[in-house]
Formats: sequence, C-alpha cells, structure tokens
Amino acid sequence: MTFISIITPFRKGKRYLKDCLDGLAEQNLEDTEIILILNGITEDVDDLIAGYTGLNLIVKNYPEELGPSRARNEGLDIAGGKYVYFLDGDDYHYGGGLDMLSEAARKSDADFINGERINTAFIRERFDEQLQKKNRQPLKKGKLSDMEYSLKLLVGDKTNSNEVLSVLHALIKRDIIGNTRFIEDKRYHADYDFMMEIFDGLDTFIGVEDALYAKRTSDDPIKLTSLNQEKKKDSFLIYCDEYNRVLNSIKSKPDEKYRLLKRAMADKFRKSYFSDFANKFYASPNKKWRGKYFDAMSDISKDFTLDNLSWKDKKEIQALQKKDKKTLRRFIKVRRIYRKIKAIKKDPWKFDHTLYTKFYNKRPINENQIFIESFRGDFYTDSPKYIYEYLMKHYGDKYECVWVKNNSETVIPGNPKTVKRFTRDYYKAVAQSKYWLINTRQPGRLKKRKGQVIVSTWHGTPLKRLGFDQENIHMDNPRSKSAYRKDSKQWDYLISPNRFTTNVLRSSFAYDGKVLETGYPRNDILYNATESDVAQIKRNLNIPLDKKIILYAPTWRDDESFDVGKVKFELKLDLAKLKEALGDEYIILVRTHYFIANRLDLSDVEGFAYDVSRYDDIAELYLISDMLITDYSSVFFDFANLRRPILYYTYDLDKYENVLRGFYIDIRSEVPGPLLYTTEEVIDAVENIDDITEKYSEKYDEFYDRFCYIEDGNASKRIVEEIWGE
Ligand code: C2G
Repeated sequence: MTFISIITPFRKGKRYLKDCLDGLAEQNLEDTEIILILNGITEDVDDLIAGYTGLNLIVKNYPEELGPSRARNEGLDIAGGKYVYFLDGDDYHYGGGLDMLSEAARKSDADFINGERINTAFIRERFDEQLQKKNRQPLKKGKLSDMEYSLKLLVGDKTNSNEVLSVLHALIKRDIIGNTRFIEDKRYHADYDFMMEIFDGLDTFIGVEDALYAKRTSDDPIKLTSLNQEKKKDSFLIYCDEYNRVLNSIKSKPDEKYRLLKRAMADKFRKSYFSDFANKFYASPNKKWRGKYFDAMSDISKDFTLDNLSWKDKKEIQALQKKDKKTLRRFIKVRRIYRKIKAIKKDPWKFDHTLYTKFYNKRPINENQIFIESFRGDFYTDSPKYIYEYLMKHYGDKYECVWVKNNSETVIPGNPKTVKRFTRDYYKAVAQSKYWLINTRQPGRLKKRKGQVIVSTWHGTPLKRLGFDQENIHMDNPRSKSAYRKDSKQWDYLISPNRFTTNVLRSSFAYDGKVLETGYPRNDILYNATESDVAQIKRNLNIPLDKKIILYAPTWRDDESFDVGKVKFELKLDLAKLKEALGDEYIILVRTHYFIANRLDLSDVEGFAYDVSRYDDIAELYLISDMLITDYSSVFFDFANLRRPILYYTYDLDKYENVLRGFYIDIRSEVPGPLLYTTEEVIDAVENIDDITEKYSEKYDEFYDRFCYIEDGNASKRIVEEIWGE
C-alpha cells in the first residue's frame, strides 16, 4: 500500500529539478511514489532523472505546458497513496523535512500534517545561509495548539506576503480530497479554492516544527521566472481578492478551525501591512498604494486584531480601518524617522547617505563635472585612468573631474578633487556630477538621477562566466543576477575592447544599451609607451635592471575568504623552488587581485620575488615584464597585446571551472599558452620558453586577432571624442 503520493509538476530549470530530486533522495521515503509531471519542458532531463534509482519515480511527460493546476490534477488522477503531498519541481527539501511529516502521519493518522515553507533564492547547497538570516527564523510552535500551529504554517506566517494559502509541503489524506481538483484555467492562487474545498473535510491538523521546505524564488528573473515573479497587473488586488474570497467562504462557519484559519490569515495580512504595505502607501510613486490598494487593505484590516500591538501601532491600525490617511501618514512617518535614526546610530554612514538622497540629490547637476571611480577607489588605474588623462589633456579647461581615492599613497596627476568612498563629499560629488565614469558595478546605495550619464568601462575581457550567464550562484548573493540587470539598466555607455566582450557583457548583464566597441583605454599605454617610460617604471619599482622579469598575476577564488568581502589568497606557486632554478636569470613580480585582503610574505625569497600587489597600474607591469604567469584572470587578454609569452598556472582548474564559475572560452584549447599544474612544470616552461613561444605562435596569432584586433593606442581618444568631444 503506497503511503504517500508526491505530486511534482516540472516545466523548466533542470538545475532546480536536480535540487528538488536531491532533496527527496535524502529522505527515507518508504512506500512513497513520486509522480513527476513533466510538461512543456525544453531541457532533456532524462539523464538527470535516471540517476535517482532509489526513488520510486512515476514520470508523465506532456509535450505542452499544462499550467500548475492541470499538472497537479493529472497527478491526483493517478495518486494511489493514503496521503497526497504537493512538491513543486523548482523547490527542494533541506534536512528531513518530508520524513518528519511522514513520521507524524504514521503516528497520528491526522488528516492534514504540514511543515514550514521558507522562501529562498539560495541553491540547495547554500540553504543553511538562508537559515542564518535573523528575520527568517522558522516559526516555533510555542504554546500554540496543534491545529493553530498547523494553520499558521498553512497560511505561511513567515513567507512572502502574496501567498495566503498553499497546498505545498502538507500531507493531505487522499480520501478527503476525493474528486476535488484544481481549477485549471486559474494560473495564480489556485491553491486557495482547492484548500477551501477540502477544508470542510479536514478535522485533525498537525504542524511539525522545523520540518522545512525551501519555496524557491527564482535566482534568474529572465531565464527562470517563477509564477510569483511573473509580472501581473494589480497583483496586490488579486491577493486581496483571494483573501476576501476565502474569508467570505468561511465567515459563516462556526467551527474552531475556521476561526483559527481566519485569525492566521488576518495576522499574516497585518504583518504584511507593517512590513510592506505601509512603506508603499507612504513612499511609492504608484498612486494606487494610496488609492484602490489602500481601500482594499483598509477593508481587510477590519479583520485585524489589536492584540499584541503597541499603543502606537494600535492607533495606526485604527487609522487604517477608518481610512484616515492623514493620521496614518503621520504614524508611518514617525516610524520611518525612528527607524532611520536607529539605522544611523547603528551605521553612521547612513546619515551622510540620507543627506545624499534627501538633499544632495535635489541640488543642481554640474554639467561639466565627471565622477570617476576605479576598483572602488583603491587604485588610480584601469580604463578610467586613461580616459581621464586624455580628457584632461584635451578638455581640461572644460571638464572638472572628481576621483574616488581611499588611500593617501595613491598619486593622481592633475591634482583633481578627490573624495574617499562613501563619505559625505563622495555622496555630494556623486549627486552633482553629470557623468559617472566607473569600471565596476555601481554601488547599490547610489541612485542615478535623471540627466546623469553613466559610462561603464567594466574591467576586462571576461573569461569567467558572469551574471545571467552563470547557472547556480555558488558564492555571490543569490539575487546577484537581478542586481546585474538593475545596474546595466542605468548604463548610458558600455566600453568594450572587442566583439567577444560586447556579446558577453550584453548577455551577462542583460544589457541592450549603447556599446562603444573601441578597444580598452587601459591598453593604450601598451601601444604608446616609449623605452624611457619602461625604464622609468623599472626605476620606480627599484628592481634589478639586469634580470628578465616574470609577472605572476593570479585572480581571486570565490571560495577562499576570511569573511564576507575579505578574500584571501594562498600562494601555491613555490617561489623558493623558482628562485633556485631561475634566480640567476629572472626576478618575479607577484601581484594578487585587488580583492585580496592578505599581504604575501616574500621575505624568504627576497631579491627574487617582489610583491607588487599595491602597485596602481598593472598595465605598467605588463610593459616591463618578459612573460606573464596567470590562471583564470582576464589579465592575459590585455597582456597578449604585447605578444609576449603567457603561461597558465591552473593548479585548481577543475574546481574553478566546475564548481565556482565556468568559462566563456575553452581554456584548454583556446588560450595562447600551456596549462601548468605544478611548480616544476612552471619552471620547465620558463626554462624552455622559446620552444613554447614557437609551439603556440599560431594559436597566439589567432588569439590576438580575436581579442586584440581593435587596440591601437587610441581607445581613449575615440571614447572621449564620442562622449565628451565637441
Ligand atoms: N587585476 C590585477 N591584478 C591581478 C588580477 C587582476 O590588476 N592579479 C586587474 C586586471 O586589470 C584584470 C581585472 O583586475 O583585468 C579583473 O581581474 P580578474 O582576475 O579578471 O577577475 P575579476 O575581477 O573577477 O574580473 O571581465 C572581467 C571579469 O569580470 C573578471
């Protein structure tokens, strides 16, 4: 006898389905059938499904998209278990979420046994990060009765506000469902009708603490839009209508379960008023939040209890109930000011940021001011530097530049105004500059004003997959893809060194704006530098002038950090061995990525290895180097302009390629130099560099023609004339 029939509709997101099935494979599901309703799928999932031999999978494949209701109905028609359990194919279990329900069902024989749904954008392997978020702690049962706790979980007390009832993550007795089916022409909130129809027949409820279910919100709003994220007009009203429909259908029913359900729903709505609606009513540019949405919320608020509210919140709810907008605004305003003061006390920078948003952003824009930030203000380098120098040389009397500069040792020629990142002067400069010239994503706390122009130079021909071109997000904020799109929507110009980068950045940032495919300003120096410039750079570095120079410039590893934002780098290249083998002829410049927080200790290889990680401009280091050793860093696309040898020390290639990022080109076959995995291989390659140069010369030419073909030392000129020229 099948005990549980799991019904799982699936349409898209193979990687989501993998998380879903992995979660099931971790349960000890006895006497359980999993009815997988594939519908309108565009990816081949047969190979994935075949891997779950331990699961009793019944796969039904419908060529057309059925919609969630019809898919579930197809599942119900064949479900033979004592209990039915709905699981969406893009959601997953973490820990024994379903096992715990199953155990409770076997013990209690209750009609309805459910656990807690937790909204998350994290992939399954990172769900524990979700659980660490303080405002998302699971709902504890406390003194609540079985039924009351279960109904709070059914309503989704802590889930996103736009789901008031859900069939997900609940064992429901099959014989109580009977012939009840989901309304098939209803794309959203079909659960409400289904739940209300079977609710009469449910008498015993059990909510199981810490039986968790990850209700995924898509991490890719373009390629994998979830139902909830589909843009629907007046979705707030739809949600209110559903709420009212459910309320009206239970209003007249006396049973305790109806009273508790109504209370749970009203509590959830009241929570969403304070957490979401109030701010929208107060500040949203969409007048509907003070119009028909306000009326709908006010009507619903009549069901709100005033229990467990402060005197002030009680007054606020009463104002809402009386549709007294003026009083309501006053209460909300006081709460917002109080919260702002509290936030500023905790993070003093928020005071300056408030000045930025409330005051500086309302001051006139200076049409001739250019705000410049390179690598978050830590270096005077990269394309912004070269654009700036060309601008000052040709238009210095017309434009005034403000540089972000965080440390005193950075020297910026022309003595421009400088501001430290995220200080009051910084915000002032950001607010009043007509142009932002920046080589990374804009800080989330900045708000581009109407009339401002953002020139994004980005910072390299991408090798590592970025933004929307990534699959699972292993290390970054799981919503980073949306942030990429939010950033690129604000760009007015994107600078690109070649067609490859143009295509990749358009795809990874979902950017369809203007691209200046001009070559990289940061590479102009590679074509314009003179012998004396090169000699001067060597003198500035105070390095031996009688040795050949190797530049070792690795990238960062997403999974190596001390703490958030504190990326560390562990030097795997054995410099002592290199010194022993190559020290007579070479010195090595070691340069870690600008994210790297730790300083390397090169004391035992003094006189051979030099730490140039804080040297502002890597392009100058390219110029003096006879060869480059790197890995997955985009530095080699630029260095290739010099047509000098490039070696790849890819000691962690598998991890980097398969777990962390993935690449846009096949690094094994398309790069103009050998992949080396040990220090010995690196030594051997350097000792035989002429043979390697010969061996890779054809591939190098192809590489140069594909990535360096525009570079001629005039990229800055082309850009400045296009954007700032007369
Ligand atoms: N860089 C550097 N020193 C290093 C590594 C990088 O100065 N040791 C600079 C180079 O200008 C390089 C840029 O930082 O082109 C980007 O560094 P990557 O190692 O490629 O890594 P990341 O910052 O993740 O950028 O399109 C580029 C990609 O977004 C990668």
